[in-house]
Amino acid sequence: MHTTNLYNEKSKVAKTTDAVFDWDTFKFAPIRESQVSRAMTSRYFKDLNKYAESDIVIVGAGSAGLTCAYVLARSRPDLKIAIIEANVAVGGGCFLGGQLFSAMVLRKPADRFIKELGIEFEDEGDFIVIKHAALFITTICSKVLSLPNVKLFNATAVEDLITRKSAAGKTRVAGVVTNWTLVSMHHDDQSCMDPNTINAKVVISCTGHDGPMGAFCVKRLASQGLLERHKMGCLNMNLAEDSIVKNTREVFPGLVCAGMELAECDSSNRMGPTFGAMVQSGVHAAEVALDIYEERAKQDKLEY
Ligand code: 48N
Repeated sequence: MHTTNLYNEKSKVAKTTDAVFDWDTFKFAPIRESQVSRAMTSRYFKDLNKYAESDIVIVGAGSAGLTCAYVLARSRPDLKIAIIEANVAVGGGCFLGGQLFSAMVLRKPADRFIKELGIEFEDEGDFIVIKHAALFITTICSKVLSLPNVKLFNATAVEDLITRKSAAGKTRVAGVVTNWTLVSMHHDDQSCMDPNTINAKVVISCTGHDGPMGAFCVKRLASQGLLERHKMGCLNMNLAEDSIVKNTREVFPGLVCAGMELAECDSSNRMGPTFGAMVQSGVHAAEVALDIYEERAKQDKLEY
């Protein structure tokens, strides 16, 4: 006799969850492998199709990129926002505090954003401490992913930029070129595998300063002689954080830069294991993107 999954009243965890069953009679509903494959692939390719034309692309799902996505997507639910993250996991340098230590320090007034996210922290006067950096990044990531106008393409790298030239000969960033990250990292040792593309009116680059692809968009434009690149300065917390937040801007027509990638553009100091500037730079980048959006969207129509 096939019993439905009987709830196990006698379970010691029964009070904390409904998911306790009589394990002797426990049984999942039936499935065919192709159903799983179709459930995943149909949705993924529907998303690829929908976001092939995005309004805004955010490169990098670290603390700056996810903060920017959260503020932007909630400010403009009418805009389609694609986040491209090279790693399988989001978070960048923010799954830990510094040097494998878990706690995450943010200097005030970044505590206001943390309160907005409803994350508990210890107040140390001029700064706050979240008990684990992963608590911040997973909280903001879950909020971002629950928004209807955002799609995260992780394990996917931006390996080039789409550009347009105006009638006056001015170059503008108009989207990104993507590939599976593993492919992007092996172009040198396997025959070419062509990329995919995403058109966008504005690209916000938050690719950090570290890792195999850090500061990607700044480096790519610099390699074309379109942007001057300066190396990140030495560590000075007090100078670094204000500079990153205040100088978050459109560094090149169509490209806004936020977080530590900016240090690779302006040679501002690094701040080490304190993350207030990443959060505030992400907020500032959302503002900058909305300030330029209409203008870039108009150009996008003209320079098809
Ligand atoms: O965390 P990061 O590296 O970058 P930010 O700017 O969000 O935060 C920086 C912060 O973690 C620090 O570096 C702290 C404050 N330390 C400072 C210091 O002085 O040492 O996140 C960038 C994300 C990562 O997840 C990368 O995987 C991703 O961007 N990424 C890319 N994703 C797609 N395509 C690419 N080309 C690419 N490059 C990097």
